[in-house]
Amino acid sequence: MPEKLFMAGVSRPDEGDDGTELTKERKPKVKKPDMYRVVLLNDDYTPREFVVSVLMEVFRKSLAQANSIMMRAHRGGQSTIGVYTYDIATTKVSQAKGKAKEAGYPLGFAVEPDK
Ligand code: TYC
Repeated sequence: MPEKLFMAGVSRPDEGDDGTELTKERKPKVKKPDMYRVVLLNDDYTPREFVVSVLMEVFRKSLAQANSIMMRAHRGGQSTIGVYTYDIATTKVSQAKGKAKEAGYPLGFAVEPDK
C-alpha cells in the first residue's frame, strides 16, 4: 500500500489537492454545523408511557433508551435526549410538543447550544 493516497477534491481543509497551503481566498468554507442539545423536562402530569412513546416515535430511541431517558428526567428534573443540528432539533421538538398538546399534556423540552 502506498504511504499516502491523493484523490481529487479529498484533501485536508488547509491544503489544496497538490498539498500546498491555501490562502484565505482559496480555502474552502467547509465547517461542521453548530450543534444543539435537546433536553427533556419533567412535569407532574404527563404519563411516563406517553413520554416513552414520544421519545421512540419522534427521537427514534429504542424502548430501553426511551425508558432510561424518561426516568432520568422523572427523577432529576431533566435529561438530554440528543444533540442535533438546529433544524433537526427544532423540528423534532415541534413534532413532540404537537403530540403532547394534542393529547392534552404539558410535556416540555429545552433546546440549547451544545458547548
Ligand atoms: N413525572 C411524570 C409522572 O410522574 C412522568 C414524566 C417523566 C413526565 C419525564 C415528563 O419528562 C418527563 N407521570
